[in-house]
Amino acid sequence: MIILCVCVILLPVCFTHPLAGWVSSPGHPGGYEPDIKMNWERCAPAGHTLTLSIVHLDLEDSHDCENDALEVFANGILISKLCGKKSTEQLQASVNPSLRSPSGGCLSLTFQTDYSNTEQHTGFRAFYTVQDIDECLDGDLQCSHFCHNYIGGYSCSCRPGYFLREDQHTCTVNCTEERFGEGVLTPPGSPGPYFENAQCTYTLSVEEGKQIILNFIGEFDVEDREGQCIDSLTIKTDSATFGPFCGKKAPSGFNTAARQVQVLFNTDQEGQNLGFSLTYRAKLMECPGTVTPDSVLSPQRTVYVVGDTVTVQCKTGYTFDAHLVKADVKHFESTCQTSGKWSPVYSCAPVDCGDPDLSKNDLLALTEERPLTTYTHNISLKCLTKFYQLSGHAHFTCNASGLWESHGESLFDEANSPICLPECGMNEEFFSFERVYGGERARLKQIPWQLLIKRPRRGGASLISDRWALTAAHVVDGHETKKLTFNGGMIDGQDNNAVIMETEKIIIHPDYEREVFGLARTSYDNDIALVKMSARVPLSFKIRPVCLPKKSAGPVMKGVMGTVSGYGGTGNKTKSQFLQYAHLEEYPKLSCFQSNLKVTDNMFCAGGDEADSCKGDSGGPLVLPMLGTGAPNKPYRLEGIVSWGPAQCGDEAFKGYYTKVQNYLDWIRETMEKN
Ligand SMILES: *[C@@H]1O[C@H](CO)[C@@H](O)[C@H](O)[C@H]1NC(C)=O
Ligand SMILES: *[C@@H]1O[C@H](CO)[C@@H](O)[C@H](O)[C@H]1NC(C)=O
Ligand SMILES: *[C@@H]1O[C@H](CO)[C@@H](O)[C@H](O)[C@H]1NC(C)=O
Ligand SMILES: *[C@@H]1O[C@H](CO)[C@@H](O)[C@H](O)[C@H]1NC(C)=O
Ligand SMILES: [Ca+2]
Ligand SMILES: [Ca+2]
Ligand SMILES: [Ca+2]
Repeated sequence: MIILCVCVILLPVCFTHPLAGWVSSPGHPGGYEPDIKMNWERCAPAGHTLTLSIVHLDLEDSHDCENDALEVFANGILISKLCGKKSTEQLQASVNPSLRSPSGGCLSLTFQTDYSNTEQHTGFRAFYTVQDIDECLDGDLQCSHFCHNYIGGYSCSCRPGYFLREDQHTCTVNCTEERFGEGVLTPPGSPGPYFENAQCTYTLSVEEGKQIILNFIGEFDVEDREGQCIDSLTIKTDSATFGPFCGKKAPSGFNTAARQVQVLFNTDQEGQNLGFSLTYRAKLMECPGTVTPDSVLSPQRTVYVVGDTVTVQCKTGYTFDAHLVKADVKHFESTCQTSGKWSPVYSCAPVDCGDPDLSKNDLLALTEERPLTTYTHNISLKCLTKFYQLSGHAHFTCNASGLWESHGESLFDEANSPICLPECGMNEEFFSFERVYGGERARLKQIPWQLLIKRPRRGGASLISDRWALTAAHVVDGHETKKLTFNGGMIDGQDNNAVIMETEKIIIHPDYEREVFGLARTSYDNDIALVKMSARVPLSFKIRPVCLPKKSAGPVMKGVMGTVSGYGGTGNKTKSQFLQYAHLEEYPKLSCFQSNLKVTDNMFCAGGDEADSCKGDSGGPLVLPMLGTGAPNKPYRLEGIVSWGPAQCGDEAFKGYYTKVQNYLDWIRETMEKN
């Protein structure tokens, strides 16, 4: 009675009309009238279909049934439009099978006639009926096990051991289970093929301080296809997931390092696979072999179990956090907890050497802008400009003490710190065709070590580092305590862009015979002086040092030509505005100019065909190799310092004496080191 009432309220059509009956055109079987418009509709209850069976059809025939027509709609959609005359057999074969409503849907008819009937037509007559739908015949319906049709609906049911899921179609198994302790786990259906549509979650747990150990025994057979799991077995702990496993090969057993694990077993809707047997046992909890990365444990064991205590030390090159280091902690003790975790745990970080402090040496720089500076990382150093070359180690590695180290030496060890030394003996070569009497005019950058001193006595000098120059003692004799000015980086003595250097110290060779007023000198032996500038000379292509020579036996120039340069006079003039040079060769001292002055082994004689050095050239350089023939592996070196000669330059076949620089290498080195 209640069902009826609900039905009456919701579906007024369902019982206001009988479940079967006839419908026909007005006046049937007599002829129908013109200008008729008839509508008819019936609906099926849920789970039912309404079918219509036309048993008689005789309407006026017209193209596209535009005059008189019977139209059939299913849920409002036109499914058939009829006119003309058809036999019952024709109707049964080609029209009636399609006249059915969807489940629970409606069929409606409209019958319309136009204004005229050329002859008498009897109209139509049809039988309608409401029928149950056999849903079990419908292939799309998925009752996973059994389907039961009944009038107005259907239902699914399952084989024993399964239950119907909430979707009322799928059969599944209840395999969610919690187990404590030890045992064997097999999937539902075991022995024999496991159930389909299973989503099992087995929660296994053991007592505190223990872990679960899993082992597969017997046959393992979980459906897969080409290595892809169709059904799957997955084992999860708080921190790890093992699997999914499938196929025919049992996974090897393992310690889960967990007190509780979940075994998830999911199957699809088909297959005949045998499953697995999984034993679970309890074992004392173990802790990992590492307490914290980059540390070492003592004692060393293959296995650590609950209650074990170890001493943890950062491995070489690593230290604890700053606050532990500050507290001078070198190691700590950690204990394996029942959770299988170590406690306490402090992390180790690599030692950081930091950016090296190069501020004390402004010529040094890192080759990489932002190098990594932690343990084992490397840095390399270079000199800021090409006029310097790095001397000492260039590559350093951050060592375990946090120091930049190279071949056992620290970057900032006093004696080993790399330094930038000016590159010596390099110039820009030119070929000059501008001949000047007794010499040739130099080009800028060609003799970049050449310096000029104008006062109190005109003379030359040679830059030998970025701080020091060499000249003849007699050029600066008597003026050592003064601040003298040297000019360089030019070829024109009046060049306003010259590099001006002021002296800080002038050191005359101690064995040089000083000028004493009124006394005739006996020799120019040891005519050499070192000049220290008050500031570093800014090296450039215009101003660069010359190399010092090497000690050698025999003649200084070894039979080859060298080059002397200076702003001294040519011919009868005592000075030249422009820097000039000339090529010379060495002569035996006996063939050289002779006077009362003693000739010693600290000097050598050199001269040219029509060239010579002259007064204003004193102190200037005689270099080897000959200008124009230097090379990176054959840099120019200062073999001689213009010293003394005949009063009239160019006399005595243009020969003069030069201080033999190679006799003073120790004095130069020691003096420069000490000052
Ligand atoms: C499955 O079994 C568990 C425990 O046996 C029970 O709590 C749960 O209600 C069952 N679920 C269904 C859908 O039967
Ligand atoms: C540092 O240099 C050494 C030797 O050249 C090399 O073996 C090492 O791998 C380098 N370290 C790094 C972090 O690149
Ligand atoms: C790191 O380098 C310094 C300087 O060479 C050295 O004294 C120290 O022993 C080195 N430390 C280690 C751990 O090798
Ligand atoms: C240099 O002077 C002398 C005499 O004073 C003279 O004979 C000679 O011609 C001059 N030489 C030059 C190149 O001017
Ligand atoms: Ca008509
Ligand atoms: Ca049914
Ligand atoms: Ca399956």
